[in-house]
Amino acid sequence: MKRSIIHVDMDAFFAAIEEKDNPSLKGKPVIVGGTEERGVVCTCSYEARKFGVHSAMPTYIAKQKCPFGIFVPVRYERYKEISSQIFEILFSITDLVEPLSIDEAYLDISNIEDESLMIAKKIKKKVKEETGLTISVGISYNKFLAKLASDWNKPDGIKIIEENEVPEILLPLPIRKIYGIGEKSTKKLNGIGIYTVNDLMKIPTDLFESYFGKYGHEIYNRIRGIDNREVKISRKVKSIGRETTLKRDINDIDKLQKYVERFSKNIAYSLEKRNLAAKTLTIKTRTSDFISHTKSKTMNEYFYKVEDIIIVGGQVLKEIDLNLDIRLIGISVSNLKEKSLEQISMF
Ligand code: TTP
Ligand code: MG
Repeated sequence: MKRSIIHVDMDAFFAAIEEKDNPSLKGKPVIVGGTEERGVVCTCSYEARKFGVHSAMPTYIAKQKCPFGIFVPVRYERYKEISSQIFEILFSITDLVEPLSIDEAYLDISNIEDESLMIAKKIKKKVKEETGLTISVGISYNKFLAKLASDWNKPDGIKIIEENEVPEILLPLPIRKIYGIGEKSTKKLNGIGIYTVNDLMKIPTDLFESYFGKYGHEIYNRIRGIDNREVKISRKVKSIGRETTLKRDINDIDKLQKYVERFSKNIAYSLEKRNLAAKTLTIKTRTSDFISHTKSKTMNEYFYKVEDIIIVGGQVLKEIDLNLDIRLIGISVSNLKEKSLEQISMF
């Protein structure tokens, strides 16, 4: 199955938070980092980047390059606070989130029915609304390309890389842009006349190992747009679920069953990615009077297959009081445990 992966990365993260908390800094060359003589720059605003300032640059050099820069000390606790707010937004989209750093993550949205571009826009909008900050989002069918895409038109970027565009996008790129090719390898390769991905494409497989060591094979694939790394999820979850507010309030059980089916697919996919099985299924509804209700069913056996989730979901749905119209429906599974190899379907 072709995957759909999103990579998100906040823009000038620490500096953007400093501007948010002190609006008089907005649009100015803000440089966050060790302010003492021997300190280094953590990051800086895009305004400061115009002067050649960048992360990891010694502060005294940044002062030379940008004498009117506004140097502010690091407030790590505050950045972590905003970071958790952002991750909460990401986890509200899917539980298949792999955090990479304080401001960066991968999301596997392969099994969400909405169009990936729409999901990306939703993330951007929510982040803006809830934090006032901008995030750049890249979408593609693997991690490498999604990350490349999020960097494509930073700040406040959004970019999708489709499979048929890959050669035209990758071939002209300088090799340093390829994840895994560092400064050292770039220098070495430039020395033998290799500057772009197009130049690198001409090198035979076996030479990649000698240039890049154990990552040789991965880089060989990467420049061809191939990257099979999975989105790694580590957070322990207690339940997995999806919910939606309906476009119009309804009480038609067949229509509601369609939502059960759609969400069951998402849930089965998430369970599979986490190698989990569930024992309990809960349907949450909110009726037109804005009151929330839940109905649960716990089975004797663990279940994880989409057809099983649909069956249990259908059983729970039948028990729901449909006298009032429903405005929101959600399904979740809980009582989770790691799936054993011999696990078989209960049906
Ligand atoms: P980045 O995402 O690399 O940078 P950024 O968010 O500031 O800017 P961009 O728009 O290019 O994404 O890193 C996220 C935060 O991590 C950054 O705001 C500060 C911190 N950081 C350091 O402290 N030291 C470093 O060398 C780097 C690269 C980042
Ligand atoms: Mg960033």
